[in-house]
Amino acid sequence: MKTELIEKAYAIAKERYAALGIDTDAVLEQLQRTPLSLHCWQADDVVGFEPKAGALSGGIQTTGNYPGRARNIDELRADILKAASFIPGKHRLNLHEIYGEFGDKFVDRNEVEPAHFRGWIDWAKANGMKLDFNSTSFSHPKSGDLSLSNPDPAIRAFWVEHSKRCRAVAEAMGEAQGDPCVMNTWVHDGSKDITVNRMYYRELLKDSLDRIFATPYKNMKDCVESKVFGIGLESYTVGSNDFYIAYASKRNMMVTLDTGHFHPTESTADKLSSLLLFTPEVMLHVSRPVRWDSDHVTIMNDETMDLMKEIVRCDALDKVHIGLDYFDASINRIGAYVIGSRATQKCLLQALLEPLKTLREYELSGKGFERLALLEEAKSLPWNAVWDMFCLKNDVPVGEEFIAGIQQYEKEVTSKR
Ligand code: RNT
Ligand code: ZN
Repeated sequence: MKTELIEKAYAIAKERYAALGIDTDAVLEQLQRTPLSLHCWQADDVVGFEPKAGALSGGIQTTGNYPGRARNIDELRADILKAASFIPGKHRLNLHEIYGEFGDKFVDRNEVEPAHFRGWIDWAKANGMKLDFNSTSFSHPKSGDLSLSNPDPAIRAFWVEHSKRCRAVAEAMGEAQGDPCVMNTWVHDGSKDITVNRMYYRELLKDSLDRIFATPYKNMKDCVESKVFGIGLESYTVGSNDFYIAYASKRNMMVTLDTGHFHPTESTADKLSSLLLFTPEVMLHVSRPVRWDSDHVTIMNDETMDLMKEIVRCDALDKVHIGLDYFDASINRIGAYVIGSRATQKCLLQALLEPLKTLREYELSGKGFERLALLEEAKSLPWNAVWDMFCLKNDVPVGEEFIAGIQQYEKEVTSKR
């Protein structure tokens, strides 16, 4: 799009917003300072780089067989850089343990070391990215239905050791990048059918977590992620929402809210103001559940919008880490990254442009009609002109122009895999 046109539209939008008391230049700066944490696993359907990676397990599933999946570290890195070139701003990369540089050697999960991520640390630094991290309990012969809550002491010890080592990896990442690495613990533990020892597995999980989190670190931050159920584990989830909220608030640690991990009519956004009163920060996995925790590509829908608005309304931009978590194997995977990232940023931008001061005054003085009217009108304010300016400033394609860029990369690179 023509620069001149974007600048013109921005100037008009700037005036329109100024009339409502909103400084669009300041909003652009705030958006610039807010990174997303891009999940590395959209590029390769959550396969990772273990030499003999088996089928995806742990109650999660990718569907689709679109050509061009990244098959190795070089392809994955190239794809992520390509995606990043279409996403305005500087972002973080969220790695799973199975994406370590293991070479041809079999390094079991209880043997992982910071050395396996040295290459990632260097690569991230060279590309101006910071890293976040995740332990990996799925897709492993010892995963079964229970990992950290397994009654077999040997299996449980194995996963405790894995998780402890992952925290050491995260610490090394955080230290190297001079900024805390956020490490997420999500384990799939649960059971398919009616479970009678519900308390027992939760006791085991609590004990495992206590052992894992016993080591204090300075350069990493832990978060724990619950869910409702996994595929094949429909009747009971050891790490339920109640379990982790209680656990995290007792230990003063972060909870991860995955937007696909709640009952369909439950609002993830509404959880922020409660959690932030009792836990220090929050990690998000922004996703799009369609009928279930389907991990569709995030879009600019009411749920994502509500979530971003709530971060701003809670004045919690410095306490909420905005990670993405979806894996769609049915469309161009780089395109999936770009759509979901830009959608999340568009929602955040609209949240930042909200005439919040006036809305709050209306609410506090009981002016319900005025509040609803302004909320409705705000939806059609010229936020898109501000968005286009953000893309222009960041030298990334404006509007749908990125489609051609992704098609070209597909033609030249991913279609040849
Ligand atoms: C699974 C959780 C978890 C995973 C990733 C791969 O339901 O959402 O966060 O998606 O760790
Ligand atoms: Zn998640």
